[in-house]
Amino acid sequence: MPYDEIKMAVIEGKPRLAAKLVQKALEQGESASAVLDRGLLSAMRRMGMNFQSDDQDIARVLACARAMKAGLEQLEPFFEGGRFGNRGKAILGTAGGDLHDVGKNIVAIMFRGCGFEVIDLGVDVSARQFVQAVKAHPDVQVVCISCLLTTSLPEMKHIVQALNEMEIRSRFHVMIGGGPVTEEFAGQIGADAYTDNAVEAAEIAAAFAEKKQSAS
Ligand code: B12
Repeated sequence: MPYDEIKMAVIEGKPRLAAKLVQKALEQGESASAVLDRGLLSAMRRMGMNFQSDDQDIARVLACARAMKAGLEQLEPFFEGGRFGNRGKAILGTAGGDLHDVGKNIVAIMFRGCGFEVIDLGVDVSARQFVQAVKAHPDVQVVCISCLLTTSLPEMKHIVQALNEMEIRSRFHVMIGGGPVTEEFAGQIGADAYTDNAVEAAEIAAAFAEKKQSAS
């Protein structure tokens, strides 16, 4: 099965092989979303189950994340929209103190696929950097914050608070996500939405953008 081969290439941390196998699967007519879910994401789920967070494991998981990234790059053109037109801008970043970016990168791909122009601030992004990015792009539709570490949840709260204090806050939506984030937490800190997957995140953002467009 092409999915099993892709999964193994990612688990073994082989970026070139992962990219080649993803390309081959697409050429053979496999769908991009099946390759993402049954190949790449399935490998990350397996890695997550076995992660012990010792030094050896970190090196292994890092190699796996690189292979995942190489595979994702092959998939990106297949999720690119065009068919949805321009839905405006989305600002995206991982909360301060947190260096995890695999989930964030998938969110970016899905948003682009839904017609958003994505301004990706990267990882370890502070409240100040998010606020500055919104000031630089006052026409932004959605601000997305990703967080995988419980220790960075206070930073996520701080970012949302800083965004909520902005004068133009009513003009954009704030969405949060990542492993330790819950719907309840989103409500508590004043974010507008939470989901546990990138596809649904892009759908919710698209609905926000459409609602805003029909109101104006
Ligand atoms: C890969 C990985 C790493 C890699 C990261 C590489 C990279 N470039 O990202 C490396 C090896 C560097 C790493 C380091 C560490 N890690 Co780590 N890591 C993982 C691992 C195995 C997988 C994470 C991942 O990529 N998942 C796959 C993606 C696709 O899933 P996702 O991010 O959740 O994203 C999906 C959704 O959540 C959602 N989503 C994500 N973001 C957003 C945003 C919005 C707005 C929305 C709506 C949705 C959304 O959409 C995505 C796709 O559907 C997890 C285990 C796990 N079960 O998650 C541990 C894990 C997250 N790491 C952990 C830890 C402890 C660490 C370290 C502290 C280890 C150490 N001792 O140094 C360091 C921290 C470094 C730092 N400062 O950030 C813990 C966190 C525990 C906690 N609750 O805080 C975990 C849970 C492992 C564990 N069980 O202990 N890690």
